[in-house]
Amino acid sequence: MTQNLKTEEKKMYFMSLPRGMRSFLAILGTIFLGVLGFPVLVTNVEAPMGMRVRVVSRPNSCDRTTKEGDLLSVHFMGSVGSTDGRVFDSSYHRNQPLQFVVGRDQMIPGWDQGLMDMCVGEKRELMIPPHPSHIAYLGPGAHSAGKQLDESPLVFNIELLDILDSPPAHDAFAEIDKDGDKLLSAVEVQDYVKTLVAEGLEIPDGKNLTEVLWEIFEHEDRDRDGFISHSEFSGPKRHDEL
Ligand SMILES: [Ca+2]
Ligand SMILES: [Ca+2]
Repeated sequence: MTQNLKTEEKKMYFMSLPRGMRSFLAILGTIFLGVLGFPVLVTNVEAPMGMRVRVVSRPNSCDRTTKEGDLLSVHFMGSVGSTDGRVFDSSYHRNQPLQFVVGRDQMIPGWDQGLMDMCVGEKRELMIPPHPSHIAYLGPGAHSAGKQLDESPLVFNIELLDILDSPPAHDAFAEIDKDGDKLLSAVEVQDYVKTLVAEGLEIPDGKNLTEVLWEIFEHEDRDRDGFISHSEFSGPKRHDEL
């Protein structure tokens, strides 16, 4: 239970990062996700209890439907309490569709489950019961909207505009393994983390680089030989090597 809470707190921290940073992390899928208590690929995430999905309209022709790992382009409108409730966020208002990879826990819990097997042009309504984590998921802008957001059901009207090709798998292992010996040393991992920090990655409060390195090796170096091998590495890597 304590462990779960700790993970939840880490997740809350992660989700409170600015949206740009979150997608940076999501695309990179770095070993950092392991440190933050995240499996690199989030699958089988359960739908929130009591969530409701309603198909509002579905086009007659449908060549392809959404599946886990697809990059989706959607328009959405989020309202509080009911479809007629106060709109707290809308991509229609911004006139800018939202893109995210479905099934990878990038969005508020419920979207990954509620937007599967969906046709391009289809419209759905998701009713997601109240949850304390919602404000963290919805980002800094939501804070000004007040507590109502975590005390009321949220209703999302979502229109699938397009299914795009998924971002190519990123070979973080090769990027970290500067000397190419197929083992990640502490120095190589440290250099990589320093690069991420220079690019804007924030290390969770109260941790220094040494502690972060220790956590990475604790998590990744399963045989405790002081190196992270290709098979031990849980981050993004090519599987056709070696
Ligand atoms: Ca190496
Ligand atoms: Ca090892």
